[in-house]
Amino acid sequence: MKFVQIIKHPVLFVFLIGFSYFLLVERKPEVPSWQSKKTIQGYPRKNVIKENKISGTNKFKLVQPEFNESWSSKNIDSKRAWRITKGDRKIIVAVIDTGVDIYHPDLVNNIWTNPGEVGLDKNGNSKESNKVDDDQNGFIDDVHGWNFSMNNNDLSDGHGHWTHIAGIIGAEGRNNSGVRGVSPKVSLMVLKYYDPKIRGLDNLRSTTDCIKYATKMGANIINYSSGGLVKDEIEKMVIREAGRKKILFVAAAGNEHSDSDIFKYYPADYDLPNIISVTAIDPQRNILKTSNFGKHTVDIAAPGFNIYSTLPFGKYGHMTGTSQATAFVSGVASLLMAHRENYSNPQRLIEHLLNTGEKAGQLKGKTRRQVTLNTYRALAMFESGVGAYGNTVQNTSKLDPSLFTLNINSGDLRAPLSFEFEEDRLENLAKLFKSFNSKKKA
Ligand SMILES: [Ca+2]
Ligand SMILES: [Ca+2]
Repeated sequence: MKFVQIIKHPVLFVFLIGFSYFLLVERKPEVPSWQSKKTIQGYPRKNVIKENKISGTNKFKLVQPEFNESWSSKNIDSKRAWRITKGDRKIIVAVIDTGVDIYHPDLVNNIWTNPGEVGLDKNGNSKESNKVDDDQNGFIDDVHGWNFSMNNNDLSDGHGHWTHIAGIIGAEGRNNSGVRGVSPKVSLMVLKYYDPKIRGLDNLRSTTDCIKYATKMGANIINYSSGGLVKDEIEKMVIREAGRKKILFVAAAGNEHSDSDIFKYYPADYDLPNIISVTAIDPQRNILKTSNFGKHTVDIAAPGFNIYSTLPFGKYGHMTGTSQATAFVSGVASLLMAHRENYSNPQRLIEHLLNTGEKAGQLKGKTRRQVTLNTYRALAMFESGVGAYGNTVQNTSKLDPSLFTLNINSGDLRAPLSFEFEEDRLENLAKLFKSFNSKKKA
């Protein structure tokens, strides 16, 4: 059938227009490129020492697992930043995405809980599951957030995207395995706007509902690692409203490989003072080929290449894109809000992140200030940009044992064994070494 015949045919014509509109307005999470199919199974929670499997001369080596694969932590200078602060659970980051594995060992303690939906009701039933809207916010049993794609409290991640983003922002990294997020202490509010299994869902409307919920429930930051080419006045209005409540809106610049100054990408490019638009860089600080850029529209660049983070079912893996970069900015903003009360103003916070970013010539003509995110500088530098923190760190001689995992390199084993310790003191670790060595000699 020729095109002329199609547009003369009323049913086909309506279908064609409708389908084109659907393609345009369809909101989906930034499509991640899976750099590696390899995912690493989560370590067991309990410490297990399988001594009988070890033979030969063993050398003990303390390694920091979260740094093993994390070029991004080095790039934004996280290690030094954590000496200043590791964040605070009073800071709420609403992550609007695909749901989450709320039981992931690295995330479970940092998932936000709605104080109005916990404890017992007047009949002695748990408010979490009594099928009553105890805090009268319009949502029944919204303990950790809400699923706006299904309109219920099922927050499971059928996609993997949210769990990955959440880990970058706030994986706890205290169980000597897995990953540590930018802000190891934070409260992550789970707002699900997208489910790949539900077709024809109005993702844009779900998005605006998520933003309204985050605003109502007192989030400090909204992380939106998604977007589209269609402008939406309602969406703009609700983000402006969030700004009035001093909520910082961190948005992905998008993975369209285009100049956002010409081809606007929303919500990143709404002209609102509480939005920061984030593009992605590789370890050489070059903007990724797939990422959007814009001299006037894109604010800052952050790591987005082959980022290692949490995945559903207690797993870990790599993803690439401006979604990941966005999460790094949300993490640093969360640390900054936790550390200094005067950064509760989003405009001021954005300005500070840009002022304390690291200059990168590669970004010339591609972002507003040609800077990449730097968490240590953001925390350590005052607004003048010169005064840095002195020796605020105490007990530097003592290692933080929660950072470490123990690898035993054995000649008889193809891969080093990883041990996990529940003990949180170095003395206990030393005792374990000692007992292991004495048993080995015997
Ligand atoms: Ca409720
Ligand atoms: Ca309830």
